[in-house]
Amino acid sequence: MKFETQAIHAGQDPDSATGAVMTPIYQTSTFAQQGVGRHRGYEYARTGNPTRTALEACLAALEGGAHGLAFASGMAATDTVLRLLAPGDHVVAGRDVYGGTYRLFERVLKGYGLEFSYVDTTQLSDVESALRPNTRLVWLETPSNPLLRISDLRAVADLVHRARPSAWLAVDNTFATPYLQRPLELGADLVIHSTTKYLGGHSDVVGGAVVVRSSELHERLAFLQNAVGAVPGPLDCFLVLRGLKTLAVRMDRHALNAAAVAEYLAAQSQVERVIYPFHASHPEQDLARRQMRSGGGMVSVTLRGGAAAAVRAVERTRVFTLAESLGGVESLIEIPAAMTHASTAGSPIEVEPGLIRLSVGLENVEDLIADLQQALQAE
Ligand code: P1T
Repeated sequence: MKFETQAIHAGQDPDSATGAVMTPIYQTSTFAQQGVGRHRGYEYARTGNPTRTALEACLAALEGGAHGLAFASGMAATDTVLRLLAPGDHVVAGRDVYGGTYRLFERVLKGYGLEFSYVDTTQLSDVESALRPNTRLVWLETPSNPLLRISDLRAVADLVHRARPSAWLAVDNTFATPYLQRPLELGADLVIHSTTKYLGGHSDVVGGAVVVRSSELHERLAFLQNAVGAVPGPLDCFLVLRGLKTLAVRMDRHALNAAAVAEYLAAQSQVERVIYPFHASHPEQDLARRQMRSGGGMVSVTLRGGAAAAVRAVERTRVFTLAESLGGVESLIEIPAAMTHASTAGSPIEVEPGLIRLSVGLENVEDLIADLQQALQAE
């Protein structure tokens, strides 16, 4: 079945007990057993819950994987993946990743004996020269947060698997979503999501996910998911499932609006640089067009007036809300260096202070452009 059909139906057959068409929110912590160790597939809700099972099956189908695992947040998903490694193992990570990912790697996991190198994953030779004999994981985002750089997934997967057969390629697919890009089909071993973003789609839930093809990886991750316990509750699973049903139509409109906003911004005298994966000025535009169905809903921009002008502009918008996060139906605007990526300040992967990031929502695009126009006018 095709993507839109799977989004609405995969893992979501009518409830076997009642016929409920929408997956019930199984708000229970435990499940009655018919005899000791005899049960209907569920024992305790950290280990498994039917609402979560439905979400995990749907995520696996949409990513073209065999197994999905849902987590309490994107960071919980990331942390659980990193627990596949052991002290002394080395990770090559993109130098343009979510600030919280960098913080987890540098300020938490390094203390447990993992080693991290940060490289420009758009450059294959940089990835290659960063590999060490103990490299077990390559971790990247494409499009990256917040610079929207595009890495060649098939080329990186081939390189990693050829050079380090025991290493995995993990791709954080939060910005693209499986509707735009399917990393597992291009050779990645693990796909990670913050479902807080486009998958949930309505800024009303925090969640995370991992999808894999390999049953062995799934077994190890499911063990960790239960042993560590960073699982989402059933209501949160329900909200993400509901979001998934409209993912395709939302992403199409996000992309239309974002492309129009990028075109508008590129034509303004106050604007120094617009970053949008399908924009003619993007350095990896050709690759983006091969690898992604559309340019997505995120746009980044710098102004000629620098950081001060950027702060003034984001404080003047009225339709775009000044807030962290992205991927909801409403448009958001922020300064990564001071907000979502503040934890990279002073580090080699610091974000420039004047960069503005827009999550272009589903409002009427003329209203969005008029809002940006009035916010830029005084510059
Ligand atoms: O916030 P959480 O659900 O824990 O997900 C973390 C995360 C992981 N990966 C990417 C690419 C992300 O963008 C995020 C969260 N990002 C933001 C909150 C943000 O505004 O960029």
